[in-house]
Order: sequence, then structure tokens, then C-alpha cells
Amino acid sequence: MIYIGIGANLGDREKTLQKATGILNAKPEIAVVAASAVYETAPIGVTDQPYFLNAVLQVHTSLSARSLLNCLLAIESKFGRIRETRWGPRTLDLDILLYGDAIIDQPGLQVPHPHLHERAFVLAPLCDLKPDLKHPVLGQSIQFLTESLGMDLSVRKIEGLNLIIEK
Ligand code: A4P
Ligand code: MG
Repeated sequence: MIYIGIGANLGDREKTLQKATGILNAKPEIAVVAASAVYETAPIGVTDQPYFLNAVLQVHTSLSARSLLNCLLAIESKFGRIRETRWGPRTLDLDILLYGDAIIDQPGLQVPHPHLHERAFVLAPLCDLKPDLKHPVLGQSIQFLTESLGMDLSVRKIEGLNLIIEK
């Protein structure tokens, strides 16, 4: 199963997440099968920037990891994302978190996402979807990794906000 992290911290964040989910699902090669709750999260890395909305999507796809990445990058640029600062503000960020059990370390493509296991803004929504999923490199469950972070006040589930999946 494939998991994609989605985040936005500029503009209408909620609308961006919803629209990007719809664009992904509209691709004939991609089916979004589940979406986590949406979380409001404190910025990590460059901390002097607005709060993010983050969620995780579970998808089925016939695309290779590389083709999926290219598709995500094309969707990001549709939202006018200009990459200026690493870890800086963005209208839309789409990351491949997990591609089944695949372990990929190529230029421009690392899977599992190298920061997956240390970021509450990814682990909390992923744990909603699949707590018993094992990290292919570390061998530990998503629930274990989430709990290992301890109490994390940097992420807050937004009650009543759900991404709608329509095909
Ligand atoms: N790339 C390599 N592996 C992957 C992958 N598995 N998924 C390459 C997606 N992209 C991957 O990313 C640079 C390049 O990473 C891509 O062109 C692709 O070839 P980028 O998105 O342009 O740069 P970035 O996002 O600024 O840097 P980086 O290191 O990818 O950062 P992250 O890990 O994406 O983190 N705080 C909160 N609260 N919420 C957030 O969502 N996001 C970030 C960005 C920082 N702080 C945040 C959040
Ligand atoms: Mg990224």
C-alpha cells in the first residue's frame, strides 16, 4: 500500500488539500482509497513560517514510484509552488512516504521518506490510517514510532474536517 503526505501552509490551506486530493484521484492511474483526518501542525525545520495543515492519503496506483513522484511534482507546480527555501513555506507539498515495502535510494527519490519516523505531522495522520503498518527499514510499527515521540503538542487534529474522496 502506498502513502502520500500532503501539506500546505500558504493561501487557503483547506481548499488546497481538498483540490489536490481531487486532482490525484482524477488520474486514471491513481485511486485515493483513504484519507486521514486533517491536522494543524507547527512548522518544523524553518520555524518562522505559518502553521501547516497536514494529512496522509492512502492510494492504489499502477505507476512506479518514480512516475508517481513526477506526477506529484507536476501537481505541486500547478499550485504555483516556487521552491525557495528548503523546508520553507509552500502552497502545496506532496511527499511519497511509503511505497509498499519498497526501499529506494536514488538521486531525487528516497522511500521510505527519510524523515517519516521522526515527524509527528506525518506519523499522527499515518497512525490514524494504519497503526500496525511496519516501517520497511526500521521494522517498527507506525504506532510504536508515534508513541516514541512522546506527547506531541505540535500537532492538533481538526475535528470535523475531512477530505472528501470522489471518483
Ligand atoms: N524527494 C526525494 N524523495 C522524495 C519522496 N519520497 N517524496 C525529492 C517526495 N519528494 C522526494 O523536495 C525536494 C526533492 O525531494 C523533490 O524534488 C524530490 O525529487 P521539495 O519538496 O522540493 O523540498 P522541501 O520539501 O523543501 O525539502 P524536503 O527535504 O523534501 O522537505 P520535506 O521533508 O518535504 O519537508 N512542517 C510541518 N509542520 N508540516 C510540513 O508539512 N514540511 C516540510 C518540508 C518542513 N516542515 C514542515 C512540513
Ligand atoms: Mg517535499
